[in-house]
Amino acid sequence: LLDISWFTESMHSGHPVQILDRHRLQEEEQSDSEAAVFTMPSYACQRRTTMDNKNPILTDALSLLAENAELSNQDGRGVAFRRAAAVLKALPEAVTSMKQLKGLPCLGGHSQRVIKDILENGASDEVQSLRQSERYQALKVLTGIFGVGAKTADRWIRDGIHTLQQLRESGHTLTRTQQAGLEHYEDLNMPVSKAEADDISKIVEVVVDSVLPGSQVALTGGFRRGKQTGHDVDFLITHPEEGKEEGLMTKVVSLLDSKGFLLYQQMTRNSYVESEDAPALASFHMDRFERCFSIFKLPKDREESLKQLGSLYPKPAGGVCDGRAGEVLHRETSQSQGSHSEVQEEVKEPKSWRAIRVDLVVSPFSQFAFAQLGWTGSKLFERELRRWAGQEKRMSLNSHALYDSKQGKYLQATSEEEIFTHLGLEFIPPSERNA
Ligand code: DCT
Ligand code: MG
Repeated sequence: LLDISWFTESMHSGHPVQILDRHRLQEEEQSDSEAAVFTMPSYACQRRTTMDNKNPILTDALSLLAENAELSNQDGRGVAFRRAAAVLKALPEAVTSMKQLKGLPCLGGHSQRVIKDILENGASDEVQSLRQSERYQALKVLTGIFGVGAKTADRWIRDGIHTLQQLRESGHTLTRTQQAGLEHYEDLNMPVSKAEADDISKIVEVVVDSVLPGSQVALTGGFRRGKQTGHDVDFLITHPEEGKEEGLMTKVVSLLDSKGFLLYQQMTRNSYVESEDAPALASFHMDRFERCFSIFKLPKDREESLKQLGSLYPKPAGGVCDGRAGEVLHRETSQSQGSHSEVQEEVKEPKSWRAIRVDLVVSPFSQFAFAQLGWTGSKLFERELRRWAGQEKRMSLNSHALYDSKQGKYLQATSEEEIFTHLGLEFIPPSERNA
């Protein structure tokens, strides 16, 4: 059931093929008769979706429609387009004909029209004109500011604000987050590379280890799924002795700050209490970990990061920590020095650092597997896991726990594999959760 199966179909549908070139028409008929009809299970968490997307033109178009719906506060339509895009991302081959799609779930009439347009004409007029529309472009620019959501952007657009310049001149009062977002707009809208994420990992590891030796720092989010770029870097922090993680975030953030690594930070406390967070409540799906939304100031020169870490690196002799994270940073620094300075010369970037969005989350050890599963994503994969749990298993899943309504109890887990087993799903590794 879980594998994407496909079989060849020899039936002709008799629909006219709108391609004028006779040679291509013949080819098309031939390939149509041989083209595989795809099938797949309907929940994204039952499918394996790698980064190797065979249908990027179709999925980009559907993702743009999804994004536009989300930015217009039409979440239902947004999810429908996301589900359609996710189905195409999981296909083993490029789609060549509409007939191949008739066994697939989640492809509504609107999505099918868009796919048909692209297969027949190479592009969708609807998507093209949306991409060029003033409103969509303004929504993109304004929600590109860290701290600005769809509702705020919509209000500003109704006030005639479409650009950053207009926003700056408007005299609108901005929150502290939005001020930071506007100040670092260019950097924050430049994709974060895996190399940058690794540099930040090492800094966070050294700092966390010096605050609480034995803590574990895990890179999560898109980078854990094998993405080569992301819009931010997500970390999950825990300590094997339950309770030791309490108060860790404040210390880590203040040490990062004192070492000059933070341009902005906003912490939220852990407010999860199992007995108060009934699965029946809508708030059950909220994340309640100790969390920090930050803007990291990453030196472009790794030597500079080491200097900033100062006495934390290498750890003083006789310290509790073994300095492992520091050694890793040092080794990679000496290896990559040459190429790094070359890149700097080429780009002639006067700024010696770059602003990067970093999310830190601290989880108690007993909830770590749930936190890992909940923070690895993709967003649609997470949504589908929760939908599967509720609709198919009468269970409630969030980033802290799994509750079984039939048995009336919480199900414990120490690994992601165990959670998939509780849910009656085949284990899908992070690299195949790119729905
Ligand atoms: N998440 C979720 N639902 C949300 C937001 C986030 O389930 N509404 C989870 C899944 C991914 C993880 O949190 C991190 O979120 P992002 O950083 O936004 O996603 P990402 O997959 O890491 O994407 P990017 O590579 O762009 O950072
Ligand atoms: Mg991310």
